[in-house]
Formats: sequence, C-alpha cells, structure tokens
Amino acid sequence: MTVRNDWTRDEIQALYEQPFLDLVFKAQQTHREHFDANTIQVSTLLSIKTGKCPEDCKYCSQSARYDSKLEAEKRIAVDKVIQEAKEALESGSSRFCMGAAWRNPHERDMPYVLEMVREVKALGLETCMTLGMLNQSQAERLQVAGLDYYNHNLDTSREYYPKVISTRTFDDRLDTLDHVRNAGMKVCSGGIVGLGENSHDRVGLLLELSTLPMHPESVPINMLVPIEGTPLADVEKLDVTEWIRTIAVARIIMPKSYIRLSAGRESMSDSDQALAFMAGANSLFSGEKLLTTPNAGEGRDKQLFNKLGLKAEKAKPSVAELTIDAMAS
Ligand code: SAM
Ligand code: DTB
Ligand code: SF4
Repeated sequence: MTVRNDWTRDEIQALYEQPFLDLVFKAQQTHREHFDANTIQVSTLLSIKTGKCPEDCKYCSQSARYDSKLEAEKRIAVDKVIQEAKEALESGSSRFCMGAAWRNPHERDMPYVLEMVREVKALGLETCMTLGMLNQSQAERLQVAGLDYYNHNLDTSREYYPKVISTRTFDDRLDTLDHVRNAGMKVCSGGIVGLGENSHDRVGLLLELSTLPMHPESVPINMLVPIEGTPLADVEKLDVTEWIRTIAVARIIMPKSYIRLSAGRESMSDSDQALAFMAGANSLFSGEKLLTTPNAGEGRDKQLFNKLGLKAEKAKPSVAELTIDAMAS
C-alpha cells in the first residue's frame, strides 16, 4: 500500500468506528508490512527547563496560570544533561528528547540548546527537542547542530483545540511543523486523548496529521495524565479502548510512521500496553519520569519486554557516521 496524504474524514471515521477486533487486526497487518513486529524504539525524556510556562494548555502541570504545586526549575546545566543522556544510552534508549517549558526559545537560549544538541549527538544518540514554537532560522540552526527530531504536537482536533489552549493557535502549530520540515529535520507530532473531546475530535486530529504534506516520522499518542490544579484535573477518564482505537487508526493511515505510546502508560496494565503494541504502536518513552509526571519505569518496562519477547531498536547511525565508517574500512 502506498502512503496517502489525501485521507478523508469519512474514511477515517469509518476505520475508527469498525468493530474493535477488526480494527486491531487490520492495524497489525499494516504494521507487519512495514516494521518488525517485535521491535520497539525507545526514547528517554528530560526536562531541561521546568515550569513557569506562559502558555495556558489546560492539561499541563507546567503552565504558570494554574496552581499545580509543581516546583519550577531554571535551565539545567549542559553537563547534567550529558550525564543523563549517557545513562539513557546505557539503559538501551536510542533517542534522547529534551523538553523546555517555553512558548518559544529566546535568542539568548539558542547557544545553550545548540551546545546541548552537539554534545548529545556526539554520544551516538538520536536527538530530539521540544521547546515550543520555532521560527525558520531557529529550526535551521538546530538542524545544523545535529538535531534529528523536533516534537511539536497538534494535541487535538482543530475544532476542539480552542477549548484547550488559547495562547497559541492551531495554525501557529502548523507553521512550526513547516519550519521544522523545511529545515530538513524529522517531525514528531501527535496529540492527547482524554481531554474531554469526543471521537469526532480524535478522528479530526488523525485527519490533520495524516493529511500533512509528509506524515510525521513519529506520532505520540498521549493519554491525559490528570494534574491537580489544572482545569482538566477532574475530566472524566477516557476508556483505554479509545486510546487503542486512536493508535490503531494512526497505524493504518500513517503506515510508515512510528506510533509512540506516550503519557499515561504508568496507570495502564501490561495487557493494555500489549494491546496497544498489537494495534501497531512501536515506540515509547522509558524511564521513571516523563517531563514532570511519573512514567512506567525502566524495571517495569524490562519485565514487559521480556514477557512479550520485545526488543529495543538500536540507534540508527547518521549518514555522516556511515560515511566515516565507509572511509575507515
Ligand atoms: N512546551 C512545549 C510544547 O508545548 O510544545 C513542549 C513540552 S509539552 C509538555 C509536550 C506535549 O506533552 C504536549 O503537547 C502534550 O501533548 C503533552 N502533555 C503535556 N502535559 C500532559 C499531560 N498532563 N497528559 C498528557 N500529555 C501531556
Ligand atoms: C509527547 O507527546 N509527550 C511527551 C513528549 N512529547 C515531550 C511529554 C509528555 C508529558 C506528560 C506530562 C508531564 O510529564 O509533564
Ligand atoms: Fe507550556 Fe508546553 Fe505545558 Fe503548554 S504543554 S503549558 S506550552 S510546557
């Protein structure tokens, strides 16, 4: 099957609404056409600047607008980031993702993040950052420094979006994704389910992602982690099968993308996660913490991988590294 960017709402809705087992079966078939079914790409996350964010995302522990009891932290030292990246590499991660609670990086932050990218890349890890909105020049400088991926989520449907965030628009997000693409970096973009949206909105999110000029190489599907003090703290919990349906449809309509189990795994059973892998998910965040909230933890993930016979994907060498290897041999 060729990769399509012309999906219609009706087609996606029909996929989403089919009987659960038919959907998961089709997703697993698609998955096996493009990927090794038992290999999972593993990333580690680190918050390099925590809290006091000027944005008003209603789900987020880091927004300065809500009293989430989170302790804010200034930018952490590059040495400390490198230490954490080394530990991530040793524990089997292939990618290191650095996140900052910014609306966008200021010019004064650029030397700091560029140095970090160069040093993490030099360890042999794939690099990823999520720093808020980027302009074209910032995207280009990050790419030159060695940034492989940029994470910037659409979060939800265009229609539901204004109920969740008012300080930046849906189109602002699309602009940042454009800048990342034009700079030649890989795109990591997905969303959150469980914000109080309905299935029409989940279909809307999937429609937006699958009709981008190029599909994101990585599509995180977060399940809301409710944070006390935020406006979405008490939203009704979404049934896990809706999260799995979202994953399965993402797998079918973006067949070559990595579909990432993201926030929310900590509270899920091993069998929920196994079902998500069956539905075509093939990457996750490992480690005790996401950015500010607890994650499943390395020990629990090792057990899960052993139980299911899964293996972690090795970091792929960059073109530059392959060229150096070829010259040396
Ligand atoms: N500040 C940057 C930005 O918003 O682009 C980067 C960090 S932000 C925490 C990255 C993504 O994490 C958000 O777009 C959202 O999808 C997800 N996220 C944040 N808080 C979450 C929560 N409580 N539950 C689930 N996902 C969450
Ligand atoms: C993404 O989609 N999920 C990750 C990553 N991209 C940066 C972040 C999840 C954050 C969950 C809430 C927290 O730990 O603060
Ligand atoms: Fe800030 Fe990102 Fe949290 Fe929104 S999701 S409040 S931009 S840290």
